[in-house]
Amino acid sequence: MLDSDINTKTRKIEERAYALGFDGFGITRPEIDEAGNKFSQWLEMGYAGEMAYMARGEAKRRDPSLVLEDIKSIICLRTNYFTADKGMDFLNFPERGDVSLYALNEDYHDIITPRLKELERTIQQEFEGCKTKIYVDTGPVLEKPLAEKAGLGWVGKHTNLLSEDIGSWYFLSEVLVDVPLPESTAADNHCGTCRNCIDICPTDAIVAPYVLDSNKCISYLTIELKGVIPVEFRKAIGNRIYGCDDCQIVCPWNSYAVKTEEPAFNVVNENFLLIDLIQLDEEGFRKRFKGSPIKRIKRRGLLRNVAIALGNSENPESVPYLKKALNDEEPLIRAHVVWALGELMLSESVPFIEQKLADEKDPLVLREIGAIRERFAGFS
Ligand code: B12
Ligand code: SF4
Ligand code: SF4
Repeated sequence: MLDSDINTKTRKIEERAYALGFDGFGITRPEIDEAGNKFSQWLEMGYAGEMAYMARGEAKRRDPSLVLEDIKSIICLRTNYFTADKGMDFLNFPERGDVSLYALNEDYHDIITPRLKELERTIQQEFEGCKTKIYVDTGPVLEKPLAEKAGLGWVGKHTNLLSEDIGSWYFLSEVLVDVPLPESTAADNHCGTCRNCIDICPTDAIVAPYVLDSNKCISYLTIELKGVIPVEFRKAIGNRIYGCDDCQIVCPWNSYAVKTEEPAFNVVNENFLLIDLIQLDEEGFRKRFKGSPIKRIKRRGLLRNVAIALGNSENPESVPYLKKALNDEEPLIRAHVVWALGELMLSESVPFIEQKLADEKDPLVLREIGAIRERFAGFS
């Protein structure tokens, strides 16, 4: 096929991508040797925490031809989700939970996947018989280094992709293709001497510029981690109940963020009163978070996080609600409620909890009771 034909077809695909609502488009070859080596190093350091899927997909992430045979190009796409200016003032409202900007609306997988399928159809029409594969977030591909090579932005010191034109509040997705399409120019890095993201991080999770230890990241702790949140991070989590935006909030490039035109990302659900959330039963949770990314962590994950936020709230009004939550059927929730009551009631929490949970059998909860007993030993 002539180069001019390929260029014309690629232009049509790009136009279609923008018409479908993507707001960034770039193309790269699938080779990512250097990023692949660093990724393996990252796994070896244990920085993936309990995200076993990251190690399981190691070979594929390092070599996209294991994902799509004869792969020649990867089309990388950006979808802006910036809806409202966000500062650090959520810390001044400890009675409310903070939820990451990306999770305030409809689940992005549900919005972006049908668009990728449409784009895939256009590519199939332009290059008859070609093979393609689409991914948004969950596939075994290193989306950030690929998008950097495709010119969409650069991987910043906080390890997110950011761009000169709109900052970093966007999702990535891609179409893998077995046709060689014209490559875009890789983006340059503009972090310079800035280190705002490293300095603001409440848990020092950015252990070196461009290196994140997930075990310490609040996003990992509140979304990915299924079990008990290690006690050393609970205070630092503050009132963040789903993800964390701090390293992006303080990034100077996000002052260039442009509001998204995507209606599905504009249904901002901001009323996360902790006292309401701790009272949610299964049905209430299902109704409230239908279609939201928050449903992923289930009621047990959300109420675990809410218990921590209540423990950090310094709000005595939350004590009766936490006391009631000690009866929750879910041991993970009870365990974190024990900690929260210890924070709010101090030594007075011990006799109360001992009496209320006299028949407790679950080892997770017993461990938390043991911890507050030890903490307040000698107080009466
Ligand atoms: C696993 C994962 C996480 C993990 C790990 C995050 C991370 N930094 O990788 C956790 C749960 C912590 C997480 C959190 C978030 N995530 Co996430 N996550 C992913 C996922 C599924 C894989 C990312 C991955 O491959 N990580 C592996 C590591 C190795 O990659 P890396 O950090 O880019 O690592 C590079 C650097 O470490 C670098 N490096 C440079 N020098 C050196 C030196 C050394 C010694 C080493 C070891 C490495 C190294 O090389 C590595 C390879 O390029 C992607 C989707 C995907 N399929 O790609 C989404 C993705 C990265 N997440 C996304 C989002 C939105 C978030 C959050 C903002 C959500 C939130 N608000 O809470 C936070 C941001 C936290 C942060 N500061 O990064 C978006 C990011 C969009 C963007 N603009 O970049 C993605 C792309 C999903 C999507 N499709 O839109 N996430
Ligand atoms: S998301 Fe929060 S905890 Fe994770 S690196 Fe950024 S500032 Fe730190
Ligand atoms: S805050 Fe500064 S160092 Fe961090 S990503 Fe943004 S520009 Fe880079």
